[in-house]
Amino acid sequence: MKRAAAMMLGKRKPLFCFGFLLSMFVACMSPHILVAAPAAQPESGPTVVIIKQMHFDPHDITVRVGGTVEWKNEDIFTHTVTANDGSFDSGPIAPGTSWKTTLTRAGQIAYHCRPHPNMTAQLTVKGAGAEANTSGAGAPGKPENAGSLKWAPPTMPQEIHPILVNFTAALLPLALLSDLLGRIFKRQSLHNAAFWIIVYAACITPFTAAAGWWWRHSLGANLPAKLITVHEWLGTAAVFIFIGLGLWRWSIHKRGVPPTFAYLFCALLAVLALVYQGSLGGAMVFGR
Ligand SMILES: [Cu+2]
Repeated sequence: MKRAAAMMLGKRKPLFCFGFLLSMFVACMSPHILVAAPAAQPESGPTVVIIKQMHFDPHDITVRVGGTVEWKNEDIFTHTVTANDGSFDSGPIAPGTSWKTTLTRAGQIAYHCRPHPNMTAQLTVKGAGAEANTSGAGAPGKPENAGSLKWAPPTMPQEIHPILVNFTAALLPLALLSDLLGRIFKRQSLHNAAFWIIVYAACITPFTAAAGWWWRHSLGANLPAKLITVHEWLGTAAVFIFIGLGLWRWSIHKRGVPPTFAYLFCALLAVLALVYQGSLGGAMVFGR
């Protein structure tokens, strides 16, 4: 192990670091690359926004200063209407109820739903005069991130947790695949790679779970009770399962032998648990 570690750190460090940084970059960028560009804004729009099937409809609205916008929740989930710049926050809007606010400042305000950060939309508040002030007034110094390709470092748990989830979701199946290929092609290098991959997964998962608990405690009150209970405890158990799996894999790696079928079977179970865990998380964020 010592020799192998020294070799990895000595000879292969640059390659490993590069690969790790590259995957980190891709993981950080992916949620932002996936968001669509905003649709063209209408000159004027209705002041009623319907929340249905995890969407704000219409997505973009324009109102005058002093205008009132009402959000009607026609969905089966509780949602919020929360300005990205913090200028308003509805609090939970239960299904079948609505919430309204009067806009007193000109500017462009992007907003989202707190329990479902993928639900984003925006409103443009035009000045009382002919010219509309569409820059700055909404959020001085803060870019309008929702629905744009602009990037800002993640600071909130609902941004950090999904990013970290990507690592575990990629690393754990990859470790299993590398071990399986190692057995098929009888290549020790593939087994070595599998060992390092599962070490990374075991190191990152505690942070993933911590960010999940942070999210749950800061804004998880509206999440479906059944799903979140299973998700949070399965996620916490996953930390110990992956660390245990990592230690098991390490003892195999030390002996320089291919992993046993018992280990591969347990790794497969861990991957299946991860798939189930991901589907629970997805159901809560995107709906069913
Ligand atoms: Cu929502």
